[in-house]
Amino acid sequence: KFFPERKVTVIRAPFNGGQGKLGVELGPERMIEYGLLDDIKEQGWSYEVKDPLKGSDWNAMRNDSSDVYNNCKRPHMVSECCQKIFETSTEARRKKTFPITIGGDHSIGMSTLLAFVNSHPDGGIIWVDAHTDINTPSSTESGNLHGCPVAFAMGLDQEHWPSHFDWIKQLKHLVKPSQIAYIGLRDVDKGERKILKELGIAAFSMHHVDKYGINEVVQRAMKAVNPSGEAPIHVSYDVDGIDPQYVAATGTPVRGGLTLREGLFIVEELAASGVLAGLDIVEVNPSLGATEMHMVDTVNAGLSISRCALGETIL
Ligand code: NNH
Ligand code: MN
Ligand code: MN
Ligand code: MN
Repeated sequence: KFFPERKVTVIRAPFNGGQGKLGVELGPERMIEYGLLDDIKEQGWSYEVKDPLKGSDWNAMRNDSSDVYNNCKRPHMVSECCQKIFETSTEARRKKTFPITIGGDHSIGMSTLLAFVNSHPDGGIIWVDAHTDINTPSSTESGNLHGCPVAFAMGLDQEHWPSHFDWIKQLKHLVKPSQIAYIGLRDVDKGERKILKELGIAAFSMHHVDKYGINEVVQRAMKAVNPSGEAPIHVSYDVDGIDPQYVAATGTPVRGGLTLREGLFIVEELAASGVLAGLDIVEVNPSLGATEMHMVDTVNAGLSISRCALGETIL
C-alpha cells in the first residue's frame, strides 16, 4: 500500500570495510548475475539501479593502516561509504520507491535505517540476523564495525565515536529502541546483551522460534515495532540469520539458525501484511563456502528473500 507505483530502487552496496574477509563486496554483482533484476520485473515491479560507491577506491581505503580509532577498524572508510549509501537511500525514500539495498557487509544497515526513520519517524524495523550488531565503539571486542550499525543508527555511546560519524549527529531522527525488533539471534556478545536489556529492545532468538513457532514470532515482532499496524516496516536481512546448511557462503556462520522456509516466511508475512517498506540483503560472500554449490545456494537464498519480499509466494 505504500508503493502503488511498484517501483524498486536497487542500491548496490559492494562494501567490505566493516569486517575482515574479502569477497563480500562481490555480493551485489553476483546477485545481479544470478537474476535479481529479472526477478524484480517478473514480480511486476519496475526498477532503477543505483551505485553510490562507484568510483570509490575500496582497496586503497581498506589498506590505509592509519584508519583506526581505539579498537575500531576502518572508521573513515565505513563512515564515508555509509554516508554515500545513506544519501542514495534517502533519495529513494524521497521518490517513494521501494529500496532494496544489496551488500556488502552489514555496516551499511546504519545507512538504510537512518534514511528510513528520517522519512518515516514512526516506522518499524525488523533485523533478521544471528547477531544483534548493536556493539558500540566501547563495547566491540572484534573492532569490526559490521557488528555496530544498530548502535550508530541509535546514537548510542556518541561520546566515544570516531569523529568521522559526526554526520549522523546532524540528523533529525535516530532509531529509537522501541522501533526495532530482532529475529534469529543466537550469537550475542555480553556487552550487547546488557544494551538490549537496558533499552528493553524486542529480541527473538532461535529459542523463541523453536518455542513459539516462526509465525507467532513474526506477529510479536510486528506488534512490537508497529503497534498500530499502520506504519511501514523496513527489514534489514543478514543472510547469516538463516542456518549455514542453506547459507554457507557468509563471513560469520553460526549453526542452529532459521530454516530456509522460516527465513522466507518472515518477509512473506510482512509483504502479505502490506507494511513492508524496504529491504537490505547483506553478508552474501561469494568467495566463501567450501564448494561452488555453497556459493550458489547462498546467492539463491538472497534472491529468494528478495522475491518473497516483492510478493512471489502470496497467491
Ligand atoms: N558480534 C560480533 C562482532 O561485533 C559479530 C558480528 N558479526 C556479524 N554480525 N556477522 O551480523 O564482531
Ligand atoms: Mn574522506
Ligand atoms: Mn550476522
Ligand atoms: Mn549482521
